[in-house]
Amino acid sequence: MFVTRAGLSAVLSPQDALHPAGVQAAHILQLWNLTLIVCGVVFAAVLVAVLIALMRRPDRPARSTERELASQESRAQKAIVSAGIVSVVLLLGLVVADVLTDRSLSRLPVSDAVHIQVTGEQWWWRANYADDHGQPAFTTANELHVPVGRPIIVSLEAADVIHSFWVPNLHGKKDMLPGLDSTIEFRADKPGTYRGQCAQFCGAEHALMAMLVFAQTPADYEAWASGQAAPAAAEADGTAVTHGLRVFEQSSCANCHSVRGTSARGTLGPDLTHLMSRRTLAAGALSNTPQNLADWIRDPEAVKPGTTMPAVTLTAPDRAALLAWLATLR
Ligand code: HEC
Ligand SMILES: [Cu+2]
Repeated sequence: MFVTRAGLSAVLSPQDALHPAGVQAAHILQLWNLTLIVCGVVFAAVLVAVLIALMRRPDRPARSTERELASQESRAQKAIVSAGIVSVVLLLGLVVADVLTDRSLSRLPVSDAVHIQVTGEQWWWRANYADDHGQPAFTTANELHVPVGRPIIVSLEAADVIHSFWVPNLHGKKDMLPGLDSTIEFRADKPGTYRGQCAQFCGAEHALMAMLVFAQTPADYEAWASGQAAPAAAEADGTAVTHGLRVFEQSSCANCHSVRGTSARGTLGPDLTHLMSRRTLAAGALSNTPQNLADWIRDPEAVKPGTTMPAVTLTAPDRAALLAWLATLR
């Protein structure tokens, strides 16, 4: 559960670093487990030492002989020195484990990788997929599909402020810095839907900047990708639908949104060519239902205060036609 504002429906998918679905996350989990065990044991040992010190009865006769005092002191010294040595050894061990983890994270084989360019925007994710020859194939938003077993190279960019790409079931965090392009590589090994979240405070709606990663069998992924690469389904039969397309192209929607196969070429907002293939709206803030879509378009500010998408004034018939046409964008 991550949404508490009234009227918003949560998108429930695992977002869980303790259940890795890929090699990278598995390496990170191993390091976490090791650190937890070492630190847990040290913590328990320190508590036991404190407890022993507290329970020692302070009833030693004040007049211990000099010899007794000297032997007590040398025992204490030995204990302190050996505890110090053990601490240094354990810390060095953790450093080595850390470096080894870092190495295995960067050693993911990346031949035959799927290339996706993800741009963090206030407050959604733009995703540009490349085809197998590295040429731009299609653009989508907020929901990534990836084939299981193939490495994914995600180029990260930030359009406005710092964001951070984080899908805990697959990998650790990677910051997206304006003006500094970086990449994150991961591989999903288990099919499933994994939730991601922007992990760097990026403004008012930072908490509503989620994404979903669908890890699919290669065949399902290919089917999805070729569907996305196709232009919008031209269903010009129903008059309401045709009218809806005209409303979209002639209102301000088209200044901000693209729908391939129409004259709408705006790039300020998400590409809507296959809007209906998405499970969520507005970066995971709403599940993609007809009612939520209508509510979002009527008053985006009510869902995401501060969003750059304005409420566009439309007549009731225009609005209904627009919604009917949007529903065809499969
Ligand atoms: C000034 C630019 C602008 C205008 C005009 C605009 N939008 Fe948007 N729209 C956006 C932005 C930016 C977002 C992303 C908001 C977010 O998720 O935080 C968005 C999100 C959406 C989404 C959700 C997409 C998704 O995959 O989550 C839909 C649907 C949408 N707009 C439809 C419309 C329609 C229909 C109109 C015209 C009535 C319209 N928009 C007008 C900028 C605009
Ligand atoms: Cu962000």
